[in-house]
Amino acid sequence: MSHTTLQNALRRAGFSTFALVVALGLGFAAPQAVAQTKQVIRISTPAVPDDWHAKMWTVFKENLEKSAPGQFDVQIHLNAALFKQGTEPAAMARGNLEMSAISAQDISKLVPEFSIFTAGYIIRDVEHQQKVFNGPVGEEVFKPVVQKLEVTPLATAYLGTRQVMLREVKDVKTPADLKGVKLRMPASKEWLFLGEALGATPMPLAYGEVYLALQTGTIDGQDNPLPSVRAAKFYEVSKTIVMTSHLVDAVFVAISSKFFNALKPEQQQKVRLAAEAAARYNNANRVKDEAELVDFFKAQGLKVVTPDVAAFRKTVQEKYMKSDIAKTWPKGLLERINAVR
Ligand code: KDO
Repeated sequence: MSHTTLQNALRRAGFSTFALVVALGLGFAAPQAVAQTKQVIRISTPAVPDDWHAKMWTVFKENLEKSAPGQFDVQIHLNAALFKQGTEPAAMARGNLEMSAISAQDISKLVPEFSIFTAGYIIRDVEHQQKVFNGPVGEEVFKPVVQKLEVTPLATAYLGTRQVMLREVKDVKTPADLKGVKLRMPASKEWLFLGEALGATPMPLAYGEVYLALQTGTIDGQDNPLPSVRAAKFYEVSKTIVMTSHLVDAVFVAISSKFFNALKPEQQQKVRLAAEAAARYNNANRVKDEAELVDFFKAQGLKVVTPDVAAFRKTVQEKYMKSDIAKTWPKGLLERINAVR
């Protein structure tokens, strides 16, 4: 029934104009008013549903619903369904996306000095990573991120320690053994340089295309932390894991600054706390997974190779120190990172 037909019917039934205004006003305007007061938070991530850094967004949503009931409408888009991998920071700056978990490589495009965190064998382990980003170094390195990317990092999620995986059985001891190996890397200059520094031939490809590329042999291998390999099932199409441990990786739970700055201070605090809770959930689960997954992959029939990690570290570090990438690192930052205990 249309608004006018309903109005006429009610009038015929003896409702006064005042009563009509109240009844129709409440009936038609109330849901709209509720919808308007809820702030929509769109989240986009390439993470697959079974991955901890996909599930952490549900933790975020539930935490925020508890601390700020009815204030936010959190919409989670996985599998890069909303924005392509790596395009999220620009989308957040333009106001087309509110939140994502962004990589150091994404940040480095606009903040070149951040590339220090894309280099192999700099962050030692998860404890070192969390202390670096949650301490004075983090405070310093996130400042230009807020200024230049117009996104605000809220929490550091441990993505895991990246290992090399190959689709064939191969004994890899040093970088020389990766010569000619087509190693898939995410598509950016910093990622490709890491693949090259490991001794391989890097090939850019989006995360969502890796499984098929391994299956068909378009690539010889890829690098990712073990929990990501389990969640995306790359182990089904791989035969060797080489435990290079070359990058202790992070993704930064970040929010569009335009959106964040427009929130009330108490809402900002609630969003921040929910992001921290989500990262903690992710981190604990990934650490637990990493301790168990080598055995799981062995049980799946994969060969687990322990390479000469010292040889990898030496080669990778030398390549970085000679590169243009290292020229962008602020003086003394590497030493300050190393000094964090
Ligand atoms: C990947 O594409 O290999 C990578 O691990 C890179 C990370 O920075 C991050 O984008 C991650 O994929 C996705 O979140 C999917 O796990």
